[in-house]
Amino acid sequence: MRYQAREVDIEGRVRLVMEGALTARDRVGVQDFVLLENYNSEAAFIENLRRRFRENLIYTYIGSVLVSMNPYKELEIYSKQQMDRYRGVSFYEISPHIYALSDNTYRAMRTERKDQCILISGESGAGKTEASKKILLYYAVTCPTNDHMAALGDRLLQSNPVLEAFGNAKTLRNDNSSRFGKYMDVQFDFRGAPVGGHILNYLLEKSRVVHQNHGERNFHIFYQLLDGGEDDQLNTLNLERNPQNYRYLVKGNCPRVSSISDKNNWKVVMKALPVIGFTEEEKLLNIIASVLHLGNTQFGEGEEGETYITTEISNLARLLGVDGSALREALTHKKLTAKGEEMITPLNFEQAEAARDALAKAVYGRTFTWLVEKINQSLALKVHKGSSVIGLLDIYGFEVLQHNSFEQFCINYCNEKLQQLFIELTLRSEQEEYETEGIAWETVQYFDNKIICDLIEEKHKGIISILDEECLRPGETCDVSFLEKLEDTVGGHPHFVTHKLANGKTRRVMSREEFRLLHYAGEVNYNVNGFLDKNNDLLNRNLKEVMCQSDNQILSHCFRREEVIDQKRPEMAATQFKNSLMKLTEILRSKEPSYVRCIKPNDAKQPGRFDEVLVRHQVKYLGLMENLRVRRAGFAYRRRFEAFLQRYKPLCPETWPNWHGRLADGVLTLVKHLGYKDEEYKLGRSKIFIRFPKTLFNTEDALEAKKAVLVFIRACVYIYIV
Ligand code: AOV
Ligand code: MG
Repeated sequence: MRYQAREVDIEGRVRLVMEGALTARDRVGVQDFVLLENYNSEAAFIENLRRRFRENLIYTYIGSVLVSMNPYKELEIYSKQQMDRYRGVSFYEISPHIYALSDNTYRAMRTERKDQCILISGESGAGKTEASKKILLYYAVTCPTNDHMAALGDRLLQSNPVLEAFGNAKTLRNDNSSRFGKYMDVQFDFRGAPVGGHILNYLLEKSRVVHQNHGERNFHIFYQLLDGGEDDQLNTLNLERNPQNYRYLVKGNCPRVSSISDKNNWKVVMKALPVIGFTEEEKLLNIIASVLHLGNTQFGEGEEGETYITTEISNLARLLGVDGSALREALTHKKLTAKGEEMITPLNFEQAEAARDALAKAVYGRTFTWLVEKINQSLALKVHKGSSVIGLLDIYGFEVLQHNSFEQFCINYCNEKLQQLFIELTLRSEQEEYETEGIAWETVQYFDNKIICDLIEEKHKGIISILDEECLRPGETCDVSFLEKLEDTVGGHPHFVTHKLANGKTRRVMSREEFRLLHYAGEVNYNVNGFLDKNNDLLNRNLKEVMCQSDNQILSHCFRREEVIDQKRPEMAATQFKNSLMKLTEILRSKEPSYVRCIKPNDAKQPGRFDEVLVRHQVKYLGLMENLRVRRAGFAYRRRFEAFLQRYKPLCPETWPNWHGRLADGVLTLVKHLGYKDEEYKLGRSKIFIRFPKTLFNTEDALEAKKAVLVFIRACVYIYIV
């Protein structure tokens, strides 16, 4: 039943918002910030979030942007019935929900035949991955399907636990933190049924394989195997159950996490593997176990400074599928080619440890990439005539830790890029559109973070270029020389700070190994220790040689012989990442974007706690106030004249069935007939701009009613004929 819904605004005033099937619970606060009376006030914004959060209303709109608060508890709002409520229903007709955004995106893809993408952002632990899973589930459950497609939907869903097991880990911010970036295209055929998918993965945080900060863990899969594996499986792999026995698992001193059942998750992963067409289970288990055994491989130092392995290696070699003595040699020696001649030199103790860790990271990292390829094969994006895609971006959120390193630098750079895209596509483009359409408009000020992106990525002058140069420069280079180079080159930049002050004095609060970036989301100090090594990401050539002879087919696929023969240096890690981000932004730009902006209510991962300072900070750096001001000052909807006319022409006798004059005149005739008031709309050069959602909502209702009448008439005619 329809009724007129009222919402209480934050000053306690009751007002009519719209018609629709709203429940009483939805009448707390406003469900679209655009409706806030005091839309310039950050306090009013936060109060509205708080009121809704208190009532478990975690979703609120800013126009078409969905703001999502992490409830840190299971809410009963994701059932099949809920999905049905949102199917085919107009965005503003029903309370805000991730399903409404999913459905709206899906319908836009179908009606406008344009590829879409959903960009999910927010800091670590804000709920991005959960949101992306809910969107995927919505499509898998609600889209038309047959047996083949149901299997595909299943594969799309089942790829998640596998990727999370290998790519997620417990961090201080999030018990299930994504340590890789993920962009997934879901392909739909002309009937709107999912027919394929493709995943792009971004920079896995490989350093976690060998080191974890206090209170953090390695990737979930290791703990899952130890806790959930069968006894005989573990025996074959020569593993013991206790994670504390493995050096790669003890660094964070956190073998268990109360919110995670490693045993159950292991079962889920084992069940998912065959669904995604995976038959190499044994080989994969060997690899996971080999990484743990690598971690326990120890070295000793001989009297003449030579290094040797003190632990048993045959088991490790067996699991890696390589020759034991070749592995032993490769872990303690290095092969160099100088003037066309090959030389083998022994490694010292530290170098041997570094070589071992580099091998562990390479084995794990490449296996992860292989896994993504494997999943992609099973999702097999096909050439389908008339197909379109919806892309889903779930990437690691902005991170500020006590100790920030190369990984945080890359993660935060990535967030900086996404913010830039958001600015470009929502704020700047919105303003530009009003200008090009000739609509009177008051410009809204916002912070454009391009200056920070340039600082990081600019050719020759940016931090990444300087880092690469320092990695390639012959002679003695080290992390500190990189920092010095940074000071020389970007020292005067307004978003870059080190311990050196402009007057030659030193800033006491900063260490000499740090630089600080003033990111759009806040200040972060990065410690340069390890930057060069991580950017170089080198694996000794003789280790590569051993690995490419592995009789484990996953590993021989991951370590190619060509790589050993080809002496060309591959791109460095940060540059590779930069280039992949450039490609990603191109992909996203080519699609119609929708946004989910996730907010974390507290740092304690607890339900019901609303930490105002934390929330305010996120509202600020997500640019939500600017977003609201632009939205509010502008128009809720815009549509090209032809699209608008095409859709609503049945509502007016003069435009139905066809309008033969100028498009703008047709639209004007139509809206006059519909009784639009002057303040409700404006006509631009090629588009109509509608100020309030309610106006369009009423028009949609009228169209529905008209269609219902037509269906009724058709049915009567049919009955009459029959
Ligand atoms: P993130 O993806 O944004 O962080 P997640 O999506 O992993 O964050 O969410 C973190 C945790 O918050 C989840 O494991 C859930 O316990 C809880 N949570 C989030 N959204 C919901 C929801 N809608 N309902 C119930 N619980 C939720 V990171 O990947 O660390 O940047 O790197
Ligand atoms: Mg995540």
